[in-house]
Amino acid sequence: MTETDPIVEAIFDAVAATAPEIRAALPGRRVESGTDNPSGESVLAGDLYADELLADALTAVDGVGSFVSEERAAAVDAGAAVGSDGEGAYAVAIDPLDGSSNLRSNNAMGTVVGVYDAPLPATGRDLVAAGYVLYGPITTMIVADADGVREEVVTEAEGGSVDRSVVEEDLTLPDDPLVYGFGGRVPDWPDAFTAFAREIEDELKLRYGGAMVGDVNQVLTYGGVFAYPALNSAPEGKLRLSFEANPIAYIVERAGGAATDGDTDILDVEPEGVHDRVPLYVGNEGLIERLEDALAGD
Ligand code: AHM
Ligand code: MG
Repeated sequence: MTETDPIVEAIFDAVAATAPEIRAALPGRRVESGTDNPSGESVLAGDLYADELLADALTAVDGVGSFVSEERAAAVDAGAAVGSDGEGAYAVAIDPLDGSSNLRSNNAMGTVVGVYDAPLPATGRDLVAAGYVLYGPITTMIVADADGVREEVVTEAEGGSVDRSVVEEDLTLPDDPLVYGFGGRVPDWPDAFTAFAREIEDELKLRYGGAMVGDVNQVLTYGGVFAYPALNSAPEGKLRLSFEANPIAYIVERAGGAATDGDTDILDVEPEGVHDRVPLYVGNEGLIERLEDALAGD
């Protein structure tokens, strides 16, 4: 067991501390904010609220050098130049409300966190930790670092203090996969992916909710495969490398699974810009190997 990095701990404390506040603020923020994000998607009032709260909380953490968000064109300078190892400070990449289109229909969504030991854009090999908050019937937080993956339950005590209690110390993907969830419209899937999907439909049970954090959490819990594939109309898929794909790949790989863009381990994908998109396929190793073989024949 490696020593816990105090800055990483402080970052996840800060993220957990925002969770009850974000949850409480959502009922009145299910409407469009009237603005678009750097990916050209319309932003809900809830996205903006979460982004601002997380920016304030994370730029206040000692050892955080920059805050980078799916909702912002530019990084926010957080001041710290030096991290815990005496080297450069961490860049924290956030998707403030992943799956926020689920806000209108009141389905699961969450916050994705990537802690990079390099200024962005950087590859996933620069991640020192990653995690996500999942707003389901209860609020949970997944935290992955060099030691592995933990699941915590986040609760707010009377008086407002926030408690993180570990409910699963060493989370690994079950060996026998059970579920799958694939994004995008089926007619928009390339033929090779459709052929793979047809095989998987025969073997596993569909679980797709439209929020990556919720759908990936099903895979972490039950084993299986999640994909937001390359589409005929969008060869880069939908999900963003820095804010979504890299943190999820880091978590799934630390849990014993695999992550690919169809050809290359997600963590090795070289970004050109902070808001780059990438196809994402994650899950049990055997399924991801089969997927890569299927796409290689395309
Ligand atoms: P968001 O971060 O703006 O919410 O977008 C990402 C979400 C993912 O959570 C999910 O996998 C995907 O978009 C679903 O897209 P679609 O609604 O097109 O199926
Ligand atoms: Mg997202």
